[in-house]
Amino acid sequence: MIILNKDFFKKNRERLMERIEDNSIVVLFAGKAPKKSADEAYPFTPNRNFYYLTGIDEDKIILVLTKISGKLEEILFIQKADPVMARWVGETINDEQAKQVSAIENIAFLEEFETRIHRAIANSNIKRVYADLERDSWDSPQSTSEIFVKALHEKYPYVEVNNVFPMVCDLRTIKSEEEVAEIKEAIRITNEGIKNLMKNAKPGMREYEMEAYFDFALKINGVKDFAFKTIAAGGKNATVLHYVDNDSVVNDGDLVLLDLGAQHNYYNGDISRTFPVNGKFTERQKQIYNIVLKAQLETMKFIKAGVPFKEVNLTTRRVLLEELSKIGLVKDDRELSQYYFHGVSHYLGLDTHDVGSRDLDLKPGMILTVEPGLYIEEEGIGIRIEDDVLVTEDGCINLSEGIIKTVEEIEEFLSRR
Ligand SMILES: [Mn+2]
Repeated sequence: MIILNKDFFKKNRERLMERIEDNSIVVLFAGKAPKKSADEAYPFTPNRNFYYLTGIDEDKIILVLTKISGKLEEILFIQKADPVMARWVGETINDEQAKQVSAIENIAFLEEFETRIHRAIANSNIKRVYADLERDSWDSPQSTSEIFVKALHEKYPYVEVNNVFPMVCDLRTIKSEEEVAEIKEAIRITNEGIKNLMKNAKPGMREYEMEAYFDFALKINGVKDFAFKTIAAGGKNATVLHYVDNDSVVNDGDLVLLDLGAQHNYYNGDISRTFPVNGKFTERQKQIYNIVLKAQLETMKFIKAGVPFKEVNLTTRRVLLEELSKIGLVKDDRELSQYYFHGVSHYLGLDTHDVGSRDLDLKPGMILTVEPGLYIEEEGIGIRIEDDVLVTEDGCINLSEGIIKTVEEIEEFLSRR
């Protein structure tokens, strides 16, 4: 199913170029797959900002956008066809295909990239170059973009370098209709995977066996990649936030916490569900589960345009504290942190933990996760419930509404196994 089309990518470039100062070049790299071992590489995944502006998911390709005296130009640099490599790893994208996907008319070969950059700088009034200079930490390796701007600065020290990363991130924070549809499709397939997993889960199984039922459902639904490494955690393992070993036996009486997602055209679903492997919640499990669920529903009610992002989690904490005080598990907010120690929301999009500032007020078109949890290690109970919501003017729409969630729905589903 194809939802995104070339007009979407074209529109994204236009919106970016409105914000770019005159007499500038923007250069974005698709990236390369890192080496795994010997001649094997990790699977390639495109730089998400590059993808957002082109729709192309092939390595090494370069996008150049120029704005000179108000005049816009777009060039895409692709690989020359190589008949020998084509027989080993398949054909690379040709200029017709590149045009069709991206709506960029001007296609050139990678060999010409440096000469064309030189000509643009030497012959026109280029004052600055924008590149994606995202950096995770001081010691993370240099990206292709960083190597490029370093060389550029040596050769043309009078050209100013700007970081385009926050500008593209800003655009990506507000989702278009097509993007919402992509995420809904990723969620729909994620649901297929959850149902297949829950249907086949049995006490005595290992977590990775359950995971395999999710993986299978995704593959037969055409999904190439996951939104992230699946968490399938039984009993006490579920109290470790990002547990991904998935190799323990799940015992009768345990809850299983799932946090997983399919990816569709690089857009992600991110869902958590928790269920009793034997089909029936214990009274205590039900009590804690319903507190997490109440916190989630109250948090969703709070979400609407104009609310500061940072206040969303305060609502979650307030409900959890109220409810846990009632059952005598905690007395104050500080004690709550022992059982709830993460935020309730992150942006969701082309990245699972999507880009965008969390200092903003919510705006219509943002997509957030809502994922409260409680992790009571001493009781072997870890529960998280996560849905993905679209912020609207006066509330939010739960995009994962169709995935079973209440104690009754889950027990009813499991009773039909
Ligand atoms: Mn999440």
